[in-house]
Amino acid sequence: MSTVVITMVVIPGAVALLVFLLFTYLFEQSRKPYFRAWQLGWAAYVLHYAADAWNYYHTPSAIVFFISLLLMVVMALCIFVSTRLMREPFHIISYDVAIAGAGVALALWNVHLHMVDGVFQQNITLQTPFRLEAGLALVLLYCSGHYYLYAHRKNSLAFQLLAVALALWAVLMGLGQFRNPFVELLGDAQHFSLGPIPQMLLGIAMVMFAWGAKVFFDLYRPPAGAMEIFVVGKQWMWKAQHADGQREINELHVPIGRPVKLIMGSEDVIHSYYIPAFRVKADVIPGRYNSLWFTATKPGRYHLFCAEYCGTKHSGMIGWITAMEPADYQAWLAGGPATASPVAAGEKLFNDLACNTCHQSGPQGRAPVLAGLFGKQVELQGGATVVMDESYIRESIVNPQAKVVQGYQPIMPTFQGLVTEEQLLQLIAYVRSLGSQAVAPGAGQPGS
Ligand code: HEC
Ligand SMILES: [Cu+2]
Repeated sequence: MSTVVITMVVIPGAVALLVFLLFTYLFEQSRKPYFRAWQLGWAAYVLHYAADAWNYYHTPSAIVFFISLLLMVVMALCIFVSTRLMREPFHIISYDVAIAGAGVALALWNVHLHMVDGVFQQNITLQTPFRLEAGLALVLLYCSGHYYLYAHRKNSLAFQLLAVALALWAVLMGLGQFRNPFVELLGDAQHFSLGPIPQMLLGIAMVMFAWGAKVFFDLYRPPAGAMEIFVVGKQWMWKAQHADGQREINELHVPIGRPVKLIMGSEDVIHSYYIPAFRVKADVIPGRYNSLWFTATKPGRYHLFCAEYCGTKHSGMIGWITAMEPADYQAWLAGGPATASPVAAGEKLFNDLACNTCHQSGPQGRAPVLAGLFGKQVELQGGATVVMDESYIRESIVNPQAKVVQGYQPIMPTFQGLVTEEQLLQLIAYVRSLGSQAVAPGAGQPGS
C-alpha cells in the first residue's frame, strides 16, 4: 500500500469511523437528536473515504468520484440540520432542499473539472475557486456561527469547542484542503515529515474522549430499574420517603446489591447529599430536582453529610445510611407505621387541590390529561418543546405561566406556597405513575 493511499484515505477513513462510533455512542446514551444528525453525517464521511479508497485501488471512475462528493454534501447537510435539532424536532425546510440542490450541482461541476479531454483524471490540481469545497465551507461556517451563538446563550463550553472546530474545518475546506485537511496541511509526506501523526493524535484524543464520556454517563445516569427514593433537604435535616410510603429523617435504609436512585429537592437553600463511603455527592437545589445513584455492596452503617454550608446548624445536618440484606430491608419496610405511598398521597392531593377538575377528559376538561405524558415531548406555545420530567412538572405547578402548553389557555393558577416540597414530590410521583397508562384517543385534546 503506498504511503499516499495510507495518509490520504486509510488513516483519515479510520479516524472518521472512530468519530462515527463516538457519535453513535453519544446518541445511544443521550438520545439527543443532534447527536443522531452528527452520527449520520460521519457515517456519510466514512463512506466518502470508502469511495475514495475504491478509486485508488481501481481505475478511477467519474461515477465513484461523484458519489464520494455527494457523500460530502450529505455530511454538510446533516450538520446543517443539526443546528435546528436543539430546539425543534426534525422536519425538512426549504434551506435543506436548496443546499442539497446546490450541492449536487457543484458536485457535478467538480466532476466536470476533472474531465480532461473526456477522460476522468483523479489527480489534477484544480485552479478555479468555485468548487464544491467552497460551498460546503460556507455551510460549515454558517453552522459554526450558529453553534457559537448557541454556546454563548447557554454558556456551554462543549458547544463553543464544537463551533471552533467547525470553523477550523470550514477554513481548511475553503482553502482547498478539503479532501484531507490534516494530511495536506500538516502531514503530507512530500512536504513535511509528520506523516499520519495528526490523525493518530486525533484518534487517541477521540478514544480518551469516548472513555471520559462513558464514565460521565455511568456516573450520572442511573441504571434502568433502579429503586427510587425521594429525598428533601431542609435546614437542617434530610427527609426521605420510600416508594411504599415509609418515611425517615437523617437515616436512609437501602437494600444491598440493588441500584438506588435518590430524587432530591430542597425546601430552602442549597444543600449537598454526600455519602463518602459510596463516593457519591450531589447538590440539592431549591426549585429543581437533582438525582444521585449508587449500589450498596456491603451491609453496614455509613456516614451521611451535608456538604454545602447551609446555615448555623449545617454541621449537624448529618445522618446514617443503613445498607441491609434485601430480606432485612423488606422486614424493615414492613415494620414501620403504615403510611400512604407517595403515589397514593399524590393522587389524594390531586383530588384535594382540585387539579382533577381541569385535568380531565370529557367536556369539563380544560387542561391536558396527564396520563401517558411523562418522559414525552410536550409542545409549547411559540413552537418550543420540553420533555416532561420532574422539574417541568414542578415548574408547571408552582409557575404554570412559565411554559404554556400549545393549544391551551394559561388559566392554571399557581400553587406556590400551597404545597410543600414533599407534597410537590408526591404530586410528581403521581403524575409519573400515570406515565404508563394508555390515553383514550382524543381525551383532553384542545376543544374536546
Ligand atoms: C383552572 C384549571 C387548572 C387547575 C386547577 C390545574 N391545572 Fe394544571 N394546567 C391547566 C392548563 C390549562 C394547563 C395547560 C396550559 C399551561 O401549560 O399552563 C395545565 C398544565 C399543567 C401541567 C403541564 C401539562 C403538560 O401537558 O405539559 C401540569 C404537570 C399540571 N398542569 C399539573 C397540575 C396540578 C398538579 C394541579 C393541581 C395541583 C393542576 N395542574 C391544577 C389547568 C389547570
Ligand atoms: Cu445542608
